[in-house]
Amino acid sequence: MESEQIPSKLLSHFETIRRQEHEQISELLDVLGRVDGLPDSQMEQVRDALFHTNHPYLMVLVGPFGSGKSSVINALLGEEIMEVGPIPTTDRIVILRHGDDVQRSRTGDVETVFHPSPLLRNLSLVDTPGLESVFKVHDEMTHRFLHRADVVLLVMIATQVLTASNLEALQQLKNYGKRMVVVVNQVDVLEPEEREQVREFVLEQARLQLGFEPQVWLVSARQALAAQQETPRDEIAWDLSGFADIEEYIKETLGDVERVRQKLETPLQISQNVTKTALGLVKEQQAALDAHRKTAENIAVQIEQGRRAQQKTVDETLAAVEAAWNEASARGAEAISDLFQFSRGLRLFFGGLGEIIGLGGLMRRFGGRTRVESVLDEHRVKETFERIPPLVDKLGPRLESRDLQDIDDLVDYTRAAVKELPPNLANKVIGRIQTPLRYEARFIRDVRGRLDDLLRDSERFEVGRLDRTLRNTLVLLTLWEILALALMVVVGVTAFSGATPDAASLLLVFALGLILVVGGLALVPIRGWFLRRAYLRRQHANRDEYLRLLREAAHELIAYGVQLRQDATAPFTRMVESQSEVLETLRDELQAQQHALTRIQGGLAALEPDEARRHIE
Ligand SMILES: Nc1nc2c(ncn2[C@@H]2O[C@H](COP(=O)(O)OP(=O)(O)O)[C@@H](O)[C@H]2O)c(=O)[nH]1
Ligand SMILES: [Mg+2]
Repeated sequence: MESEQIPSKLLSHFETIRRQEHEQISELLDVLGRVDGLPDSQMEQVRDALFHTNHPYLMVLVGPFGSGKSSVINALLGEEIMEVGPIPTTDRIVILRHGDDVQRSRTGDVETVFHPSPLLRNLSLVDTPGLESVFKVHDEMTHRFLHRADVVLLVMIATQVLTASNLEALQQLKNYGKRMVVVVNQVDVLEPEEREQVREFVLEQARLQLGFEPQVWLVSARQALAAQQETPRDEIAWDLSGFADIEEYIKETLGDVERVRQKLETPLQISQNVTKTALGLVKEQQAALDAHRKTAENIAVQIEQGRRAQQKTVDETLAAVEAAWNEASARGAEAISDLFQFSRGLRLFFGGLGEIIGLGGLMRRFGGRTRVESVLDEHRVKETFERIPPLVDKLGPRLESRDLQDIDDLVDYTRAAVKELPPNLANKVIGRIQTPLRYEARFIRDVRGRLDDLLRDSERFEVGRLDRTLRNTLVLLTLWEILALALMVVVGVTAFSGATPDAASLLLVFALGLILVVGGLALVPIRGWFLRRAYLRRQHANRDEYLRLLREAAHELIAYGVQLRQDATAPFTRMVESQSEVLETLRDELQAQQHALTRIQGGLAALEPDEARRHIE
């Protein structure tokens, strides 16, 4: 049985839209499933909408057990696909859908039977077990199908029409507001004249007892099936079976373009409404989250402030260390200048003399201190260097205590924030907000050995070498001066032996001598200048290395402290962050769904019903 009257082109347009709808709404269901707090009833509505887009037209058969529901379905399909019999066989709902081959599948209480009958292309049939279960509210499944039905056929046995339960069923279906038809089956057991009496009886009783007259079909499923099983179909018997009425009704209903459109429009409208509700919810949740996001931002700001404060402490210490180091090396340089002063040349000369004859060593042994040492002491070089370690010693504990204090504060702050969370957000806080169980205070300690080495190297610098250089210089100077004097004597003796010395030669010799002596003395500050330069270079290199090591260790410590702060507050901040993302994604997806649904609605509206009717007529 094909519905030839419906223009197939229009039908295929509707079919395309139906598929789009089905896809879109099943996508929408996924998205809606992720919206927190969307009432179940709303989800149910969309599931319903999805169901409708999956079933072009749903005809549900209800009626007492044995009235012939399964037989009616078999007759319509022309095949004994449903089990039929006087004994209750099935207690479940069976839905018949179009499929290329006969196939059965079952999910929960519902069995789906696929059948290739062309009738099923535009119509799904639902077989229910018996009247008893149909109107029990707890029988969820039956209720759901009744609720989704486009038409309900109340099947009754011709000899037992309008029993109490049939009447009640009629009343209930009426209350439901469903389109319904009374199907009086097994009329083959009645005499032809009795059949119209039955119809009259049903109409009258319904009018009297329920106040309305339903549509009534008198049929014989047995005769109809027999007619269907003839090839070609026995049209006369088919007509007599009353099934021609059912066929006509189906054709008319399915050919009603406005109905088809309505059938496609309703799920879209429902989906739009629910999507709007969901979007509202998501936006509300975003607004609610905003306050908590501020808290998370505050936490981030506090962490950054903590980091800056720590950085400042480090910078101060580094500056103090650098200043002390600079001062110490300046003092050291001064000491060197002092040691190698020109004016000291003469004194040094005698010192050198002492060295040569071994007195210097003796003096050093007795005095216990070298000249260099005592000059460095005079300039308080070591003392200045010694100001550095306490600065470093203080840095670690200062940073650490600030870290611990900050973390405590942050933990208190974050815990209070978590307490403020509504349950749905509080549930999403994964992990505990707590101060870390361990605090690693090793970063500065780790470099301490290397720092001390550098410092010691700088303090001790040159005492030995300076001492040696100074001695060598003095020895050199003394030798030089002796040589110069000796030269003067030799030249003088040679020049003045025998002859009377003339004033000019005398002056020449004297000047030569003076140049040699003074030149020798000038060697000392020149030597000192080079030494001082090397000293400062070395000091600066040590200082820079010292500061670099300290800075790096402090940076590690600061980064570690920041990490601890972040870890301690992470359960909250992570929740806020991920929740923001989730909500934003949801909002975008819901908006995309809205647009997609609107697009499909537009496509549906573009199929003009008037034009469609013209096609039909
Ligand atoms: N005489 C007669 N018996 C029928 C007709 N339709 C069904 N029956 C019989 O009624 C009994 C119950 O039919 P079935 O379709 O299983 O009823 P269901 O329980 O409502 O599904 C079966 O024994 C059928 O053979 C009919 O049109 N005429
Ligand atoms: Mg049955």
